[in-house]
Formats: sequence, structure tokens, C-alpha cells
Amino acid sequence: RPRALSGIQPTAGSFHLGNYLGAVRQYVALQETHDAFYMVVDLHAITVPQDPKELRANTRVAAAQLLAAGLDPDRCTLFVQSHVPEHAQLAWVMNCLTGFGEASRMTQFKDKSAKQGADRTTVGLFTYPVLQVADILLYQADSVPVGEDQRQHVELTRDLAERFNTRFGETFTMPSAHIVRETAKIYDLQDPTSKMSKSASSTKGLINLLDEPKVSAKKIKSAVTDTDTVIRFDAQNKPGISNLLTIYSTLTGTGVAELEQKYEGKGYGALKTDLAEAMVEWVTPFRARTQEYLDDPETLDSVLAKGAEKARAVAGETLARAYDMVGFLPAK
Ligand code: AQP
Repeated sequence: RPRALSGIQPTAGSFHLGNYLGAVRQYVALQETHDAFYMVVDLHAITVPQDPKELRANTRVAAAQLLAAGLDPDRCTLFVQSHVPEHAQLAWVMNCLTGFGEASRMTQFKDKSAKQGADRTTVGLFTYPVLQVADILLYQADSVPVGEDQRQHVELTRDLAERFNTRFGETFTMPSAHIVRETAKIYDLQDPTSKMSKSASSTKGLINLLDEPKVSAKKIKSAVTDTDTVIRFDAQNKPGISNLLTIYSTLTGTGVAELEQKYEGKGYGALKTDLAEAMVEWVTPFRARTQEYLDDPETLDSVLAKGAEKARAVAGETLARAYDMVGFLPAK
């Protein structure tokens, strides 16, 4: 079986709809066809300040949501990044192969550091993509399910895998980004040309899966559209409606063309009302399942402990090989 690897941050508590449609849905699908490793990336989370208590709690919330979304610990390996020290260890080696200019070209870093200002930007945020390189290469992953915003980081992973293999000898598998075109970028409901993101200046256009369903329904009903009245997918000219169609189509499994037909001659209000209802129907059991996992932290922690053990077996082997290739003297 080919390998898949991906990670999601525990920072915001709740996943948002972009995380789910862009990434988590693909995690669930790939556990059927791949030897899949998924992790809650707490090391990545601390690249911006975190309250320790909240971080610990949110790590469990993230794991609970992954299980509620359909990850099955018998069919994939689910773990917490900091439980596998090899991530930080391989990241150091990869840091030493990464050009300063190369890292400086990462657009996510440029965007985030510009927002934060130079004095508040950490070196950790700068080397975040290199930690991601280590995350992927440790598992010899073939496939990396992510949203469009992560494409550049997977490209960097490919460059560094090739650089390492050329310099030291064949060690790492060449990974590919697994990006599903339709849901690669879910947009903010209030600003439908910007990515839905937890760090947007307003939360009005952000659907958090763990929010009260009626809050999410209200946000959908007040989504920004356009002054036209035709319900048609046209990302260029009708980004708001197109985004709603994408969300509706993916949540309900109805094709976009079918939805266009269904709403022919009907107003935007009808589409929004039905989508709001579909959203409530989807998030209500999702929230309940998440809460069930959170109500039983011992079981949750034991799933994560077993996952970490399985992950370490693979990561440890890759790290040992990489250390050897680099020329580190083996510890006796
Ligand atoms: N809007 C989105 N559409 C599609 N996919 C998305 N992802 C994030 N936003 C969208 C994908 O979700 C996965 C996990 O992301 P993360 O934990 O790295 O969070 P993030 O990318 O930091 O999420 P945000 O909300 O975008 O955070 P900020 O605002 O801090 O940058 C990834 O696979 C990502 O592609």
C-alpha cells in the first residue's frame, strides 16, 4: 500500500469548514487505500504564542474531531506530533540543507510574518515549512492530502528529498501533494476571494465546526454573494455563489450541475436556506461525536499512545538511516 501523511494544527480548538473540506475529508478517504499517518501538529502550533493549558486541551479536541470526522484507529495511525521526537530531530538535519533564501520565499511565511511584524515573528515560524518537510519524509509518504495553501511546502519537501538523496544517497521517497481540485480552497463567506482562515480579521465568514449550529446557519444566510440573481458556478465572476455551491455540493454529495438545475429561477435566499439546513444536519452529529470522544479522555489518550508507538517505529527507522547517511557516529 502507498503511504499517506498529513497533519492539522490544534490551535483554534474547532476545525473550520476549510480544514474539513480541503483536508480532513481526504484523510478519511485515503485511509481506505493508503497506509495512512495523521497527526495533530502541536510543534507547528507553538510557532505562534499558545497558552499551555489551552494547547493541551485543544490537542485532545483536534484528535476527537479527527475521529468524529471518520478516522478509524484500526485503519490509520493517529498520533500527536510531539509524542514522536524524530520530527524535531530530522527537522534539524533538513534545516541544514535548506537555503536561507529558499525558506524566505515561502509565501505563507511572508504573509504571516508581514501580519505579525518582524519583532513578533519567531524563527520557528520561519523554519515551520522545514519541520513539515521532516514530517513528510520520516514516513516515506507517497501522498500528502492538503489544501492548496500547502502546495508550496510539499514542493519544498520534494526539492529537499531530492537534494538529500543526491548528496548522501537514496534515502527518502519522493512525495506528491494530494489536492482535490473542487475543495482545494474554501473561501471566507464574507470575503469570497480570500481563503477561509482561522486568522481572518473577522470571524463572520468563518464556519467553525464546533460552533452552535444556529450560529453557522446564520453565517451562511448572511454570506456575501453578488447583485446578479442567477445561481451558476463561475468562480471568476460569482465567487460567493460558487463557494456556496462547492460547500453544498461536497457536504451533500450532489453535483454542482444538479444544484444549478435545482435552483434555476430561484433566488439566492432559497439556496442559502437549504445549505444552512444541510450544514446544521451535518455539524449536529459531528459535534455530538466529538463530545463523546472528549467525555472519555482515557480512551482518547490510549488511541493516541498506540498511534505514537506505531508512528515511532516507522519514524525511528527513517531517522536512523538519515543520521547514518549524513555521517553521524552511531551511539553505542
Ligand atoms: N480555506 C481552506 N480551504 C481548503 N483547505 C484549507 N486548509 C486550511 N484552510 C483551508 C487545509 O487544512 C489543513 C490543516 O490546516 P492547518 O492546521 O495547517 O491550519 P492552517 O492552514 O494554518 O489553517 P488556517 O485557518 O488557514 O490558519 P492560518 O489562518 O493560521 O493560516 C491543511 O491541509 C490546509 O491546507
